[in-house]
Amino acid sequence: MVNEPLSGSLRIADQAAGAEASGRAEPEYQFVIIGAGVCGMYQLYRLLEMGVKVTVLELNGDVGGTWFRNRYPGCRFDSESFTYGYSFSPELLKEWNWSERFAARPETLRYLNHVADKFNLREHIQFNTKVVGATWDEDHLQWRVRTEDGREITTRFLMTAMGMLSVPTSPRLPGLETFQGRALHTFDWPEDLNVSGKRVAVIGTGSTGVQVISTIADQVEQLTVFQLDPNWCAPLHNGPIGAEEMAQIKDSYDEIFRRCFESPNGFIHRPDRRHTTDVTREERLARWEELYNSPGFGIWLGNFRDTLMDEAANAELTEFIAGKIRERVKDPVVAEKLIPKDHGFGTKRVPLETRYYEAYNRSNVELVDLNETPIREVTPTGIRIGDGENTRDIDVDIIVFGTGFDAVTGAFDRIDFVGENGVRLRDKWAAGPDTAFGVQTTAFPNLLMLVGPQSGSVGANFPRAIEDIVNWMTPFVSYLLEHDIVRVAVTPEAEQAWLDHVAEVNDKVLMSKAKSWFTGFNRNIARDDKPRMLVYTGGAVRYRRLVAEEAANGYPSFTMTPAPQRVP
Ligand code: NA7
Repeated sequence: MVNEPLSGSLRIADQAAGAEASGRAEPEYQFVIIGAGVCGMYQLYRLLEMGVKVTVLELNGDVGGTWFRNRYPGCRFDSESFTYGYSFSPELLKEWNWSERFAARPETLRYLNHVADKFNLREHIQFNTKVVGATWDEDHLQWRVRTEDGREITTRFLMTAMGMLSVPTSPRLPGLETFQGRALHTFDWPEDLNVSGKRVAVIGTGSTGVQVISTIADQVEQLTVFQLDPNWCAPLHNGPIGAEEMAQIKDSYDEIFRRCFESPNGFIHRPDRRHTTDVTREERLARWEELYNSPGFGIWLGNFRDTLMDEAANAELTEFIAGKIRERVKDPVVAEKLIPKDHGFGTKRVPLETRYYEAYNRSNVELVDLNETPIREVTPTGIRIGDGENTRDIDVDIIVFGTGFDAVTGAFDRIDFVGENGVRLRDKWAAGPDTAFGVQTTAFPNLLMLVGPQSGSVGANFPRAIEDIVNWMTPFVSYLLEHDIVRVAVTPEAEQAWLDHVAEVNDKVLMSKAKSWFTGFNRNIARDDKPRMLVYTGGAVRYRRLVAEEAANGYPSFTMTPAPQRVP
């Protein structure tokens, strides 16, 4: 059956009347969403528009998810601000002004608060509510969601929007408990922490560490950076957006969103039509120079189309970027340590930076290569590095772990999801997740994932990707309600087909071979190094087409069970 969007909204009263007529016990809510970040807020807005009974359970004390939690110095996004806002409300687009090309965290959080206020979202969100478990009740066709404060909330459909990077991980360093200063993960940066004039250690040089290091280098007395494998970074080229430019941006929103819509990752940057060798070496060097000197991810995502797929093409670009690092870092020994040797440019997430490499030219900044001199232990006054008798003590006041996250599936693992026949999600996904379209997994009926592994939302300009999934999910659930479907489950065949497809597209990109959070690599979690398929690398355009076909064909990948009719 071909799905038609609902002409009007399906009210809870109609549902309740239907339920009463059929004599079945109704859950408290039709929908519970876990998470009030960028995605959960938008799905909530769309469900409220439909007039259904919905609540959001949010761990934090306010909206914003990632932007609520990440308070570390230098926190800002690498997406152009004007591509980061929601696109669904012309009024919202018209009234909001971005002050910088790449807004810092406080501004983004202000924006999300403005959205929550404007659309009265807060009254539907239960804050400081930690979900600890959720069990599928087959008898009553509902989820029983348990919260840390001992409550049980029942819902027909359970949606997850818990963020991709919301479970921080750090190494268990011996002696850490003896440290007399402050030790913290960037995700838990306290409001009152001021690093000015302090001796600071930063462990980890991913996008987070790079932002922290660049920002605090000239504020602290001493900064020691502990680096394992360096990342390839490129300049952000941030700048203010004046009133006139903002007015032009507002006039061009249709064009901006169209560009994002047509690009594989939802950014305004999209790959060049040309291959690296379609032009002369001089021409490509000139193009790389131009991209390196332009704002944002162009050098990564707007480059020749084979640079992230073909090793030879990638190697040439990689050498160009290495040359930039050598130019920018004065000490050649330090420069070599900052140049990755284990992966090519862009095969891991590229941190964008502002004077990151120049930080290492400062006399108060030291780079410790942990591959040469590993951390031996933490002492009451700092960090001891080195092996055997060859040790050195580095005294610090603050230790910052920028050591990343249990990405994508971590947020699922810490909730005890129990599906059909007692199957636990964390067991089912122990060797890696399996999903269809990233929205459902077998044995977990009525569990609808918005920010799920293998969906379009991972590894893209997040608001663009989550709008895609919410804009698909909303008519999907309208269809379920319209047809009085009380149980929806993806078929094993559809799940296998999606896994095969994800594997096939991943195989074409170099990124799926590099060890990073995109492939589930995390040295602080005890599990094997086998790459996990967390990300869908087939691109947003293809993802959107595939899920649209699914809808147009009447959702053949899902088994739908209608409510039993009342026996007269
Ligand atoms: P990332 O990108 O996962 O980076 C984590 C960094 O921490 C990375 O340099 C790791 O080195 C390093 N790390 C991890 N464990 C250790 C230990 N045990 N010792 C020393 N160094 C360690 O996380 P981020 O928070 O920077 O960024 C995550 C995303 O947030 C980012 O992609 C954006 O989308 C926003 P390794 O690579 O393992 O050698």
